[in-house]
Amino acid sequence: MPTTAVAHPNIALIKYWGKAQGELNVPATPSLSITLDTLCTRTQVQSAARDRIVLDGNETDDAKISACIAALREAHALPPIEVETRNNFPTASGLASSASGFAALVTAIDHEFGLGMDAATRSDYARRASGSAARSIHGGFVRLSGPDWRARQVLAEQAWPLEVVVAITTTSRKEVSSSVGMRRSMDSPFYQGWVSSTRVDYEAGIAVVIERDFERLAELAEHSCLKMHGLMLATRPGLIYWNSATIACLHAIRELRASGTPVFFTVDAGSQVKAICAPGRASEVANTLRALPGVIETLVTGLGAGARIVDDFERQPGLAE
Ligand code: 2P0
Repeated sequence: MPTTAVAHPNIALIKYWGKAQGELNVPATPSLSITLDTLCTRTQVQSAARDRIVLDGNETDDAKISACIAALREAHALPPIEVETRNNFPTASGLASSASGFAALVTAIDHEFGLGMDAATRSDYARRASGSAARSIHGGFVRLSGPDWRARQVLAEQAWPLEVVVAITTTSRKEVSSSVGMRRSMDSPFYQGWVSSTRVDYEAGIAVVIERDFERLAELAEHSCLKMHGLMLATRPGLIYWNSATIACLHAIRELRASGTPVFFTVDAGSQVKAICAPGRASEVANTLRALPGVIETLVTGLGAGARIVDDFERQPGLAE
């Protein structure tokens, strides 16, 4: 019987950007994220005559997926594996499909082949494949830090049900991948300041999430985002991920907050804007962002659960469960 796992993308409020020395893809900075619902990756695995990877219906050679399976084989006897995986959200939406993808893959393989891994161990394997994937093992508010660099939940999704509006400002894929951009940024004169101050932001972020203090979280998350983009700009060659619609969204979100709407922004290594809203406030924020020039569409989602096993691979894309 094949096993199917579901996992959701996550958005960092305190950002990871930069890598530690050595192997195992250890981040240079701790990070704090929210796991989304609605948007998801569904991954089915089963033993087969040979290793085979099918992404959104097309057989493919994916070096990162092969490397993830190879890492699991170093510790476990695994047969040849067929992996079939589907996303219900566009790859260019600025929501990292690698995060939900590797969280779902490791969770499905663990279950199908009885590897007996706990969540921390699954997070470790997911992180080796993609740093942000470590966090999608868990739902709600999630932290990732040393010394073991395995993600842990800070607060469950029901405990503070924030909402997220994603403003899509381009349908193109980014020109510089996160991994390449991070490595370049490590030569920036701003890099050491970024790493040392992010540790402070991370500790403060955990405290405000536990207190559920929206205003302080808004200030900290916008600061972490703008500081990361400041580092990106001060990289050679400069990494400019934003377009004019991105900036229009940032100003509109600040105006909304100044006039009393509890919302703040974050932007990752791309031009899409994520507006994080207090419970029940997403629709008014989506209406404002959708009206801005250059905003193609908006997606609205709440917070979701961690990676888990589900019954059915064939459910309609578009439905989380
Ligand atoms: C984050 N990002 O914390 C940061 C903020 C993008 C900007 O983690 O090289 O795909 O595979 O570990 O996790 C995106 O980078 O990078 C990312 P790798 P990943 O969400």
